[in-house]
Amino acid sequence: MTNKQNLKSKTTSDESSKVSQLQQFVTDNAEKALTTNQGLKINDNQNSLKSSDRGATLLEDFILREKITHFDHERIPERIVHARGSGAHGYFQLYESLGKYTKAKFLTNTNVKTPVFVRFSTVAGGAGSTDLARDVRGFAVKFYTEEGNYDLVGNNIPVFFIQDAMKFPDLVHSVKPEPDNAIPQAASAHDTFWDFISLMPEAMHMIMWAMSDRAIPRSLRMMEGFGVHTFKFINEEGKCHFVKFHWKPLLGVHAVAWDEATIISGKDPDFHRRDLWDAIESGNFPEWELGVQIIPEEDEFKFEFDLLDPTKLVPEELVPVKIVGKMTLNKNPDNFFAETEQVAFHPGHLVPGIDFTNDPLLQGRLFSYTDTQLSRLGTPNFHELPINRPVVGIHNNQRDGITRHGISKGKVSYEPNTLGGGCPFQAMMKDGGFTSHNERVDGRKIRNRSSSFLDHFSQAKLFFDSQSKPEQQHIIDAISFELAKVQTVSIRERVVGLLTYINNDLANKVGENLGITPQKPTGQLNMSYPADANPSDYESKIMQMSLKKADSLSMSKTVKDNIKTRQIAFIIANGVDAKATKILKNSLEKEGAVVHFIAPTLAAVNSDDKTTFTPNHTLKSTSSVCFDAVYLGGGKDSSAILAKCPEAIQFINQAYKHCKTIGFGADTEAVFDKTNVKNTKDKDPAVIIGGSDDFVKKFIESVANHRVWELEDQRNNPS
Ligand code: HDE
Repeated sequence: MTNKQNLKSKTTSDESSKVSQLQQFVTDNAEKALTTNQGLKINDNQNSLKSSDRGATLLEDFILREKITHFDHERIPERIVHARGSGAHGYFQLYESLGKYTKAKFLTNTNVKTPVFVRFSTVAGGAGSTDLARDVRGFAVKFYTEEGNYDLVGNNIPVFFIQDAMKFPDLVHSVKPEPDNAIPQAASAHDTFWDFISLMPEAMHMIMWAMSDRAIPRSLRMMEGFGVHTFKFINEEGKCHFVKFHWKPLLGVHAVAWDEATIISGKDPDFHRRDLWDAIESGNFPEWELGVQIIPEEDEFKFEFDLLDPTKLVPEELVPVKIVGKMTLNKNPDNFFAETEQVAFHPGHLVPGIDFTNDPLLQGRLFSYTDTQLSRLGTPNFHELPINRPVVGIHNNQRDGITRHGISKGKVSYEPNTLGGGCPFQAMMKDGGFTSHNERVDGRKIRNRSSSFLDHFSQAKLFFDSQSKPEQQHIIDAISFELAKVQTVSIRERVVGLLTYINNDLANKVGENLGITPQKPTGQLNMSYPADANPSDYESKIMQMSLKKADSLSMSKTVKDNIKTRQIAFIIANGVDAKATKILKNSLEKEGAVVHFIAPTLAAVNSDDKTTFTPNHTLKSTSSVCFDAVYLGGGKDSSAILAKCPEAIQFINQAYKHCKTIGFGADTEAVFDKTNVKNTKDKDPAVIIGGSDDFVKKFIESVANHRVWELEDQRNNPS
């Protein structure tokens, strides 16, 4: 077989191929004796070799030394950013061909299921930090396509803090724990971060997103994903279109409350990781639709902002998102380290039909990712790790290096050659070879920022103005919280001053919380710009902005038509009304929700008709923050027991504070009267009292709405 044929026969589009390829590396220990790494059977794994019964351990004990040496080197450097992550396997399938815009095969062939591996992450914290930090989430997808690996290494926020790669180390240093005392972990609420931000007004758009509820997602399965930069699609004719990538979760975009996030961080720091794992294990496969915004090359300059500026998004109201396919995550990794930790993403892993733009942030990333793998994975051969291998073969003349796995046959490791029959040969374009977009480039070398990037506030304003009232309040609360943690008064003042460019109400309310009268900053705001850039330029840009509001930016408009995978807490005790409990449980499960029984102890609960329920948790071992809604089982006897449990009252009060749906079974007054719910029950559609015919229907509809954020004030400050 010639090499050319060989290449073709290895090309596979079968979704299971990556998973089956990985299976070749899985160690199956069933019915196997313990061995050393050399395959020698070990007959005592309990004791080291000693000179006598109570004697010193012998250096000769090669079995002990092998085991300890390997253990000593079990850790690798964690990622500089995005250290904390969770991954899953799945596949992507296209709904319709994008052949008009791109020649990428996985975007043109609707019959193909392309295997993917996705890693979600927080950015600032270390690998062992809490999932619920206020932070941007990484959303990195590796497509194992038939033309090689394509990585879409995005975030759950569509813009970035900075415009130029030169500032990335500064940004990251500022948000990481402060270098003298290594405090705080996984938090932006400290002086160095806000010091940097107060001097980088280009960050203000992303700050609005990071201070919004997008930064405390309910679940990794309920986040949007964005490619952030503008990329290029190139079709067979070489024609270019600009493209922005979007992932839209089928479950909608939902968040938790900030107070709730801080409690979850203590109760279950693995909340997101566990949620993703459990959903996949139980067959509730997370799904996202892929969307693209496509802009013809000739429209590059039609916008009020620069498409190359990563602090800007293209509002969906200006260029609609075209939904083109769906990604399904259907398999958890077999081994966290081998897969989730060792996966190596890179925005420079491209396939023909997709190309970069000159976005100066993206251009810097193209250097960083391979470089970081060299120190993290320790070898230029990281592509040989099972999780990183393309499903098509690798054929080149690269050789050797630390931990080389491939055994390259023959004498030839150069090209051109005759001794190897000219192989591996250069692919022709028609064979799927990569060719860069034939972009015209001429100009002078320059170390400067384009004046087209000089607009830091108009989209920050668009974002804030497009939020619902509760969402705006959450942003005000978040910035007030973060700045109250900042010790240096002048930093707080500078940030509040910048907020005046975005929205006066925002600036005044944050100012009020901090005891600061907002003052517009004077003079030059951004070190990165030439000295003649002055604040009035910002204002004129805001004035020119034609779009004043964009619904697509608000989470309040998200999907609210289902309760799939919602976690519902049923609080029960002996004597609980069995019939009502079963009816609600069955109805919720039919709609895809997950019911958990929570009781004072783990002993089986005897109901009023003598059937028993087995508790999943005790009131002391879990907390309302781990659930989406609460149902208090009906019945006088059960209520009498629960009314004496402070944890039951606390459970309901906390769910109430966090704007969740709360259902009360019939005859639960003994508990109800002790909770804060009694203050507002008549004015609160998410408090549902049992006994009525439409109880189940109302409960389900209310859970689907996720939260009654609009009642937060009323629930927390009853008049
Ligand atoms: Fe990254 N980024 N980044 N980044 N990034 C890394 O690569 C970097 C940026 C993103 O789950 C690192 O393998 C630079 C934007 C994700 O493994 C590192 C710049 C976006 C992940 C790196 C950026 C991202 C990373 C650390 C500015 C959204 C996690 C470990 C020029 C579009 C991928 C690694 C995973 C990881 C560098 C900016 C997303 C150090 C220099 C913008 C999702 O190479």
